[in-house]
Amino acid sequence: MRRRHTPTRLLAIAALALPLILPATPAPAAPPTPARHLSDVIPAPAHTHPDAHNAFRITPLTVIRTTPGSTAARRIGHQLATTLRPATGHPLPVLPVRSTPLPEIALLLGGTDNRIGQEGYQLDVTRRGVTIRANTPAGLFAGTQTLRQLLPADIEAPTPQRTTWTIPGGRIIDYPRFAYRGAMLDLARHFHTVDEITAYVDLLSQYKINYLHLHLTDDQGWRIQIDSWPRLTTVGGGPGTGVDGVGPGYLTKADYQAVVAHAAARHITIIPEIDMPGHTNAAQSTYPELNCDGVAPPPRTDIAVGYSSLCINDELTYRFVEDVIRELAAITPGPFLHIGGDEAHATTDEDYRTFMNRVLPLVAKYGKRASGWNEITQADTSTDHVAQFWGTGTTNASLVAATARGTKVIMSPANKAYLDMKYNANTHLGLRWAGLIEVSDAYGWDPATRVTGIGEDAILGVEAPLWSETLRTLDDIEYMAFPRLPAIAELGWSPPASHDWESFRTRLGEQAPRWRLQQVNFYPSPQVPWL
Ligand code: TNX
Repeated sequence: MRRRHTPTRLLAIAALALPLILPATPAPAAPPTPARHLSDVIPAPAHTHPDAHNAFRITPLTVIRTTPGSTAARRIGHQLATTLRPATGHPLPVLPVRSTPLPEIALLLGGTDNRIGQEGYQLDVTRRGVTIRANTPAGLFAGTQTLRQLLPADIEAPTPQRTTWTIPGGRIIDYPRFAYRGAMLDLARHFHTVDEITAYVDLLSQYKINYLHLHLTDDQGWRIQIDSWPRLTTVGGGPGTGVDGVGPGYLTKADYQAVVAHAAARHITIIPEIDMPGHTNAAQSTYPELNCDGVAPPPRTDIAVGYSSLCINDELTYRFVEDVIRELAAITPGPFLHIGGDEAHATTDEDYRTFMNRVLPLVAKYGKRASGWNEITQADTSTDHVAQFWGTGTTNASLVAATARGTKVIMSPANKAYLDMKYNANTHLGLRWAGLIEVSDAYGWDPATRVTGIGEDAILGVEAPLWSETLRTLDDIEYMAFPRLPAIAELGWSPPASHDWESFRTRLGEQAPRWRLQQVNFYPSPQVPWL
């Protein structure tokens, strides 16, 4: 279960639990939990074959069985047990052997339907048990997230509930539409702690998001320890940094590695971003030598963009950039390193190309594949990069030309996928430069038809960025991400044929009791029939 049980919340939980502890007190009638159906899941599964006569009930005797000899499967078994024990109150032992005739939830690697690929799974529910099969641990983990949503919402409660733990019968064959299903969090404008980032990771993993992109540096702050340039964090991420000077802090390398490990255990890969050659004022105000005139500009705590640029024709710039890329690549097990490249309005076009043509190969030199905002396609002549589309329009000639050379695209159209845009004119958080984005807007587009000339084959996936100019706390992050993040997650995972607003808003409404129990501060959009 997650964090943040404040004293008042603990009191409330204790009060709820009291009737269970004191049987003399008449228990309030539990609200009926609606019967679940195999397809009542976000993101919508690719194929469901319900079998109403074959529901499975988790009981005190149920065991979790995992593939013998697989530590990855055993780990997922323990994660599932940890999720299911508090509310069920059942022991749910995790065993590597079949203990017939006990009812079981089996998590098995191999032996699957051939459609499910690297991240999919097959989930079978019969009266005798649940079996999840997958080719990889990532697929098994995805299957357990589906299983979690197939249980009544009370499964998220921190203490035993009086619910019958029934899982609807039938078969699910499920696999993702896109290999990349991402979220982004901006740590530069306001820093977010390890606890806040990992809490967000826990939420993302429930919706089959598999990448978290961390925007680690910007004009207002530098948030990752770099040993060869130590003042980047102590000064560039120190007291007084962040928007309005109230977002200080940084990740030590150990912090960053803890985030990487926490995410990896939930099958999420971290992508670090160092934004350059613009969005660099935090570094340049810390180290005067990173400026062409050798004079450090003052720190900035406003939200203007497009005024900073590294010094393109100074060799020291490339020593700095290489140091940063080398140190960051060394602590990043994932394949990608994001080099930003957006809004470099203070860099000439020629300088921008010069810079990117030197820096893109540096990323490869340290074993990583470069990704960047779509502007990098103005410089990029290689084929192995990933460009992240963040425009609000439906055309982009340089992006289309890059895909013809083999560049892959991540879709983050700002007027659809930006979680920092306000929902409506009254939303107390967020910005509105790309428009107001209600839940139906976030859900109502197709990644493969958004930009003319960029079809399914050119697209690696989708990402929902969350910029932090106006966001300080985890509550703020949650309010902007929920419920739009699940909308983007569904666009990334579910087959286009399943796309249906009425179905989605109904399934979204069913998430509310779960979010309340998980203490997720979501926006109760009037477009959704919340339970
Ligand atoms: C544009 S999107 C930016 C960010 C801002 C964001 C706010 C992009 C690549 N650059 O610097 O934080 O808008 O919505």
